[in-house]
Amino acid sequence: MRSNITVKIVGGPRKCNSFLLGVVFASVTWTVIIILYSRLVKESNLNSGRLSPQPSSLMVVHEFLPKDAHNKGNVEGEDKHQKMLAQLQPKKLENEIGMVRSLEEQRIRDQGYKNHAFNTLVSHKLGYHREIPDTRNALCADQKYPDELPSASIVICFFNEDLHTLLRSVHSVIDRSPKKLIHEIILVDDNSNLDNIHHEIEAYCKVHLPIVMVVKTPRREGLIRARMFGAKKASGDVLVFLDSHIEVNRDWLQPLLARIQEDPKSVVTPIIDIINADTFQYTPSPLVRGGFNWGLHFKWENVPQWNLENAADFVKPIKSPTMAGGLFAMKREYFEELGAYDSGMNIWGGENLELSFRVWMCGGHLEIMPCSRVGHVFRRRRPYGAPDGEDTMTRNSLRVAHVWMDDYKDYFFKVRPDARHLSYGDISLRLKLRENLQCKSFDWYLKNVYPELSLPSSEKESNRLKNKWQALDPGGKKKFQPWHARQRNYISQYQIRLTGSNLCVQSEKDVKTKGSYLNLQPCLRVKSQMWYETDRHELVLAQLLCLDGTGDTPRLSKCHEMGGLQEWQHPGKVETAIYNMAAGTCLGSDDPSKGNRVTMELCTKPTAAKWDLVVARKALEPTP
Ligand code: UD2
Ligand code: MN
Repeated sequence: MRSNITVKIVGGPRKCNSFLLGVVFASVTWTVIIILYSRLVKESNLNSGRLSPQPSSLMVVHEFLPKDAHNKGNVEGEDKHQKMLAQLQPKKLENEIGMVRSLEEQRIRDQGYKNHAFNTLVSHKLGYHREIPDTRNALCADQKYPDELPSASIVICFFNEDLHTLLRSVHSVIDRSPKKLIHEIILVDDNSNLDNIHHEIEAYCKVHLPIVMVVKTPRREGLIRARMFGAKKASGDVLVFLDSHIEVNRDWLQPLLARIQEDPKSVVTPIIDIINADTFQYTPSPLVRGGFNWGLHFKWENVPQWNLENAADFVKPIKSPTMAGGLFAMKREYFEELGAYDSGMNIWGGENLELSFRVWMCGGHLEIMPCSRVGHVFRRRRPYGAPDGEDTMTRNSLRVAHVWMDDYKDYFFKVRPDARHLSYGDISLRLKLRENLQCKSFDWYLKNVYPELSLPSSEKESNRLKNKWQALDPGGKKKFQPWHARQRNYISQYQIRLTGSNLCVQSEKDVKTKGSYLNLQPCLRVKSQMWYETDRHELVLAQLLCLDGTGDTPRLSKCHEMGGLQEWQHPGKVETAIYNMAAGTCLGSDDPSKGNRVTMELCTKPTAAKWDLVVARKALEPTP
C-alpha cells in the first residue's frame, strides 16, 4: 500500500526532526485510512445482504423559506439550506461509500452505469433502507391530517431497473407510510429482459413483502401502457404512481391523500427532491412548478409571486400548469373517468403534458403538495430506447398537439417543422374522449391556467426556440440542468504535486480547452497548474474548467454544479489521496515520470499516487 516515494513538506524547514515528524504523520494518516477501509468492507457486506438493519435515527432538518425567496428562484434560501444539509450528510456518504476497492466492484459500477445510468455500486452499498434528511418546510411538521383517509394503491412500473434501487424504493414507501393507508403496492415489470430481475423481485416480495403484487406485461409496453396495466389491477381508492428509483420522504403520503379526499378532482404531486445519480446524495429541491415550452418539453419554473405571500403558503397546495409525470396521485375512479392515459403513446415521453392538459381542460386541477417530498434519481441519460428505435417523445408529442392544442399546435410545428409529416397513429378515440368529457379549449387553458407562457411572437423567436431544440439531443440525452446556478466560492488554491517529486498536475492543452487531459510536468507557478478548490469540492483549473473523473483518464470539463464526477475529497494536504466519490477511484499515475498522463486508479493500488497540495506563495506567471 505504501509507495517508496518519500515525503517532502513543501517550503518547510529541511531539518531532520521535521522530516521524521512528517513520516510519523503520514504513517498515522494512512493507518487511519486503512482502518476506515476495512470497517467499510465489513459494513458493506452487511448492507448488501437481503435485509440490512434499519437505521436507528432519522435526521430532521427544518426549513423555512423567506417570504420573497422565490423571487431569486429561491437561490439564497436554497443555497444556505443545501450547505446546511451537506454538513449533516452522514460522513460515510460524503466519503468512502463509492470507493471502488476491487475489480469486481469496478465491474458492478461500470455495468450499472451502462445498464441503468447511475452508480449501482453506491446504491447497493446503501442497502434497502437508509436515512434521508427530512427536507420539508418547518411548518409541515405541525400539519394535521384526518384520521380517516382514502387508501392508496401504489403503482411502480419498471423496465430493467436495478434490483437494489427498486427494492429501496419499495421499502421506503413501506417504512415511511402509515400502514393502514397502503392498500397495496403493485410492481409492474414492463417485460424486462436484463438478468433475472423478474424472478428475483418476485421471490423477494413473496417472502418479505406480502403487500406487494408483482405483475408483468406480456410484452414491452412502455411506461404509459404499463401504468394502465397496473392501474387495472388496482383496487384502492387512490392511485399513486411512482418511478422505480425513488425514495419517499417523511409523511409524504398523507398530504396527497388528504387533498384528494377534500377535492376528488385534484391531481396532486409531491415536490421531487434530487437523488444524485453518481453519489446517491439526497438534496432538497426548491419549490418550483411545472411548465412547458413550444417544443413540448416539460420545464421547471418559479412559482408566481402571488402564490407565495405568507409563510403558510409554503404548505398549501400550489397550482401547477403541468407535472413532470413520474410521481402523482389521483382518485382511481377519476383516473378511469378522465380517460386513464392515451394508450396510443409508446415507451416514454409526452404523457405528462397530455395528462396535465386533459386534467385542466376537462374540469380537474393539478396541484403540488409542498409537504409531500419524494426523492428521484435524475440521470443524465436514459439507458434504454424503444425496441424499434422510434423517437417516441416526438410521436407522443404529436398526439398531444393534435388532440389537445387546437390551432396552437402550429407553434409546435414552427419549432419542430421536422415533426409535421411524421406518423402518430390513430387519435380518433382520444378526440372522442375530449368531446364526451366536454373539455374546454386550449385557448382557455393558456389564458386561465398558464397565462405566463409567452407565444413565440416573431419569426426570430421561433427560430431561437428551434435552434434551442436542435441543440438538444433528440435521443433523450439532454443534460439535466441544475435548477439554479451559483456563485462559486473558492476555499483554497494550490498546485497538485506528486509526493517526493517535482512533478505537478498540468492541463495538456490550454486551460480553456474542454476535454483536455492532464499530465505531469515540472512544477512551475503557472495558470495551467493552479487548482482552485470550491466549497463543493470541485477542483477548478485557473478558475475556468472543472476536473472531471470520467472514465480511466480524468479531464477538464465545464463545471456542471451537480457534484458527482466533479467532486473530490482529500483526507489531508500532504501525501494525500485525491478521491472521487462518484468514480470511486483516486487520482493517480501508473508511471510517475515527466510528460505522463494522470489517470484514475483504484485507491488501494500502490500506483494510486499520493499528492501534496502546494499552496501558492508567489504571483502566477502565464502558462508557457
Ligand atoms: C420523467 C418522469 C417519468 C415519465 C417521463 C416522461 C419523473 C420523476 N419522471 O422521466 O415518470 O413521466 O418523464 O415519459 O417525473 N419504464 C417502463 N417501461 C419503459 C420505460 C420506462 O416501465 O419502457 C419505467 C422506468 O423503469 C421508470 C419509469 O417508467 O420507473 C419512468 O422512466 P424514466 O425514469 O426513464 O423516466 P424519467 O424519470 O427520465
Ligand atoms: Mn425516473
